[in-house]
Amino acid sequence: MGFVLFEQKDNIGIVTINRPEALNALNSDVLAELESTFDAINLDEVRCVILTGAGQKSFVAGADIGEMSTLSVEEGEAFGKHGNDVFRKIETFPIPVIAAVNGFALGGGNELAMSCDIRICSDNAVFGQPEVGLGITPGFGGTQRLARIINPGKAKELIYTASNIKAPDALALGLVNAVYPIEELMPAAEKLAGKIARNAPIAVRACKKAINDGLQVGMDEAIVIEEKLFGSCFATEDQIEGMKAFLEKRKVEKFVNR
Ligand code: CO8
Repeated sequence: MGFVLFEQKDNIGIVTINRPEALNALNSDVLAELESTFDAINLDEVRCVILTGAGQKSFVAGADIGEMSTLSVEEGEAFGKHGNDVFRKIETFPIPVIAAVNGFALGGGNELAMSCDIRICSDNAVFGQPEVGLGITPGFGGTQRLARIINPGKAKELIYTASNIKAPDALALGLVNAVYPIEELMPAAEKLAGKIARNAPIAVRACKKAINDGLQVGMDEAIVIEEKLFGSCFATEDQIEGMKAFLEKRKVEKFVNR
């Protein structure tokens, strides 16, 4: 135990991968703890999650190469599935997850960051999918998510060449939304999470679902997904209060998540 830490600050949950001696590399135990940590988040209280790595050098330097080195075909597939299941849980987690990438985000580390809704990073961050240099493909969704988040041709170049890129290039490619000096990264992540957490939580959740689900289907179907979620907001106290406050020319005091 102790490979993943959790802290709650008001309505914000902070999940920290805590294996700094191995640059927070993901072995089976880390993956299992990451999953149980997300499962334990109190969704009545927490409205946004920040995911980061312990220390100032690495977010996650990939899946654990030592553990992977002796896997059979079946075990490799099972390890890939374990990671994919956990990352998909994060991607479809009901509330937004911000990756605060504090250093290396290589292989499974970049894949983990890409499973989050929003990525911001420190100026020492390094991103890449080095797998083909190790004789494997990306196995925790890298071939799929990188080609969807950035230009597919650039994703192919990065994956085929196993090249790493630094923070300014990640920003230019749209892989991250912003770059900060390392000491400003978590304050910036908390500020962003706080801004999200102050909005109507049910509406924010519905937006996440609409965007995620809508991106998987054609526009005709996607727009219906939005219609349904939009409609569902009118059953909430927060919709009544949000609109009432506007009409009464005052600020919403507090959204109640109902
Ligand atoms: N796995 C295991 N241990 C690691 C990893 C890793 N991915 N990365 C770093 N470590 C360990 C090192 O072995 C070292 O341990 P020790 O002190 O016991 O020797 C410690 O962390 C510190 O690392 P370094 O001494 O290497 O630190 P440097 O600052 O010199 O280098 C680097 C930092 C450049 C990040 C370097 O550590 C490195 O290249 N790491 C590996 C990066 C990598 O290739 N990651 C991708 C792995 S493959 C992957 O993630 C596939 C995901 C999908 C899997 C699907 C399975 C089917």
